[in-house]
Amino acid sequence: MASIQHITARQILDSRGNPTVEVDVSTDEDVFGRAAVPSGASTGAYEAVELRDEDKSRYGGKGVQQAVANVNETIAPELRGMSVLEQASVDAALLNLDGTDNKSNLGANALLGVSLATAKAAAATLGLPLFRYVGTATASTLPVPLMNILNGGGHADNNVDMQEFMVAPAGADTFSEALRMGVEIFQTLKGVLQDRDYSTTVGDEGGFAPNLRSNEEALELVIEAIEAAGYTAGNDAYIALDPAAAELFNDGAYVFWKSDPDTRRSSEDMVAYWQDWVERYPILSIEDAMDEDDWSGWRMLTDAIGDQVQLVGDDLFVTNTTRLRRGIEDGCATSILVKPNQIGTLSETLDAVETAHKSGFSSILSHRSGETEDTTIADLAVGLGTGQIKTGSASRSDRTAKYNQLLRIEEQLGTSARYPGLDAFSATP
Ligand code: 2PG
Ligand code: MG
Repeated sequence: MASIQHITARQILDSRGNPTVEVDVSTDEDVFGRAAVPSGASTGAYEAVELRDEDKSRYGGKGVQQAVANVNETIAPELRGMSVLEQASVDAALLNLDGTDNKSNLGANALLGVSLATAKAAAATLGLPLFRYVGTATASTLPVPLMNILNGGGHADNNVDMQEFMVAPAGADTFSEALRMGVEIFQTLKGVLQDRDYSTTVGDEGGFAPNLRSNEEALELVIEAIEAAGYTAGNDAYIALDPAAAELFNDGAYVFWKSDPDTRRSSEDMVAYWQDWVERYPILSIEDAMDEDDWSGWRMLTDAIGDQVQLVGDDLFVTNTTRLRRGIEDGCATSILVKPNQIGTLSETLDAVETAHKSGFSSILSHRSGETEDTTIADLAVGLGTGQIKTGSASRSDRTAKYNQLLRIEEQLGTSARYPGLDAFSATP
């Protein structure tokens, strides 16, 4: 019953027009699950390996035909007959078949496609929505959206060094009200930028990507948009940042490559930099404020401002429980960004969230900068009760698809839907 009959992988396109893996799993009862795998640009050095063909004559080397073949030829025959309801066994079989720590043999993109499609087939077998299947019977917490409305860094061709300036409508009463608030702020930001003759073209995650006079101006513009939309910054809506500091770190120093390439900043300088911003602006969360190998810098930062602002490890933890445990033990960060493709299977993703929550860390389910129409992370956010989601701006269908799925889930939950607001964060200003 519910045993895997067919597994079919194919190469499709992601939101940047790069190939990615999509997998269909179907059972003997003709029930079907499909999942597509996202892809990052500012990938952490410790992420599981995303297998690319590296054949420069096709898709600039970014093809995933080998990962597709690994699913169709190596994984499919081995998993045939296993029950889709045995997620842990399926994931263990995937890890076993790959046989490496970093999934470099079959590719984390091959593994994750199969793992998530299996979960979807299982939910369909039981007639349950995915969020209910991966969660408990009472999972009902919608996430606070961290909406990336101004893009910089490696996600945009502008002069802003920091990758993401997000708005977090934590003061709303419901998810749909929070989303409306975020959308209105995004739309208002467009006018704020136009008034200054700034560009309103968008970056990879659908946020605006103007050239600015400074990184700090980005904060000022977002705050202006919050206020002009009729909300109070620091009460209705807050700012969340992802400077993606690993991209700024080179040779033992932090460098703002785009705006100030000649100044080298030490870890102490960066801690002072963030401390100053946190004191002057309504910042609720900072992700990857320090480099992925700068554990002592992370600790310094956590000691300095960890009780005033949520400090999130993305490249630092890469959804990997071993790295997360080190952070928990060493007092580095207070929150984990959760990206299923950084680790490769659903079981390991669940493990990371559970480990975080048990230690008082908060968690944020996250997209990648390269996405597809797949909305699995919306269901995971509710099912796992992360209370926060990062899935881009209020434009581009690859981003809004996740918000739309959350609207459907909210509707489905009806009066039991809960919006956590500030309670979801590991520290508040
Ligand atoms: C990040 C992500 C998603 P990428 O750094 O958090 O916003 O970017 O997928 O490029 O790693
Ligand atoms: Mg990040």
